[in-house]
Amino acid sequence: MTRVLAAAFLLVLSLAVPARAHVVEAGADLRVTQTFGAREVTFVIAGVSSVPAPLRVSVQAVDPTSLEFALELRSLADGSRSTGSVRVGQGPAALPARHAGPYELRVRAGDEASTIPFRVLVPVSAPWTMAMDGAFLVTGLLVVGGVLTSSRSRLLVGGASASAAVAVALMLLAPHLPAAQPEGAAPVAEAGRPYAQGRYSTLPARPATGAEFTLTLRLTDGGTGRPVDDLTVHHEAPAHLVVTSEDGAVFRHVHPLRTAPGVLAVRLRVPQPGRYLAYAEIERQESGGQLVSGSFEVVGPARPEASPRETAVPRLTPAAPVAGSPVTVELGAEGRLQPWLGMSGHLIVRSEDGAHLAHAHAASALRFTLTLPAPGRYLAWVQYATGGRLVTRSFTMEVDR
Ligand SMILES: [Cu+2]
Repeated sequence: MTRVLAAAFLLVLSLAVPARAHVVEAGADLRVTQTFGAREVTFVIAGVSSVPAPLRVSVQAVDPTSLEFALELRSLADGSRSTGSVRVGQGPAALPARHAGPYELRVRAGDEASTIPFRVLVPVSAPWTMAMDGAFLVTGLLVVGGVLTSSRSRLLVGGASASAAVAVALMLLAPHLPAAQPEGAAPVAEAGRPYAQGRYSTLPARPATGAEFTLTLRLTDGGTGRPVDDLTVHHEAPAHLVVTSEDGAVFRHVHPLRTAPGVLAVRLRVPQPGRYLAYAEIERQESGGQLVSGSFEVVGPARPEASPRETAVPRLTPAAPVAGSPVTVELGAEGRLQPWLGMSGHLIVRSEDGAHLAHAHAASALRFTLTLPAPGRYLAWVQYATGGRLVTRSFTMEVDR
């Protein structure tokens, strides 16, 4: 009897390990992409499993660059600070984090800086997982004790059976039991927040072709009018900003820096005068995604684009897309795809009049499925990373009614 129990115990133990692995979600890396000096860099803040711990911060880029960043980590709980520096593609900086909870990481290169709010979360076991571990431990001790003493005492066998039953029952119920909130998590608020109201401005007020200017987006809460400072990182950035010239000849997909609460700013340089359309994709905590659009004017003579425009000839299925039904867009990449913003490819589509903007993702090959709302001409850009560079290729699509 004890041998059978011992075998059953080992079998259950072997099953129990993978079943628990997904309970803990804190401890994962946070990846935040930002546009610095017209380059896309991704800060990686490694997850921690306990505190105090060194918080490891590294920075990656698809395009080769040797940007160096000064880092300052500040705890919003007690105001303690630590500093360091990190270079693109090199080993991480280790900044001490004394406890879980809200922090700000300020990253600076030259005269550009961004302050990234985030939380250090530490996994916590739910009480029932401790009960399950305890029951497994008791079963194991009783079984081992029984084997060693060759005892067939009813009490021993009964006790081992009972604790094994509790452990197995908890293990089977595990998917339905609540996971513990990680230490340092934000209190759960009511679901849903008002829309953010966005206002775009440029500095200087009338940017000139070929000259650097700053595009700023100020976000205010549609209810209170206060700055919106609760953006969640989605697709590896708090905000994805698409800027296109009205005719679609100029396209930028950038990740503005948080220069103050509710204020996002990015430096741009465009070759062509005229009206530009801006669309920011954001997500407030406990809310859905939102597109914040606006426009600005650029003056001056047309200049050649710094990086020549690449075009693509995609395969569409159906070949003549229809408004309101899905179309699949496929492209061949010239090399092995590297992940960019967590995906192998991004497709951004704008209606010619600027009224609609769509953003689709490809998980493996460059294959996207999307539905366009109205007939007409659409301007499209595919973005992916390959061979150590970020590629943007454009094409147009006609959508029938
Ligand atoms: Cu983006």
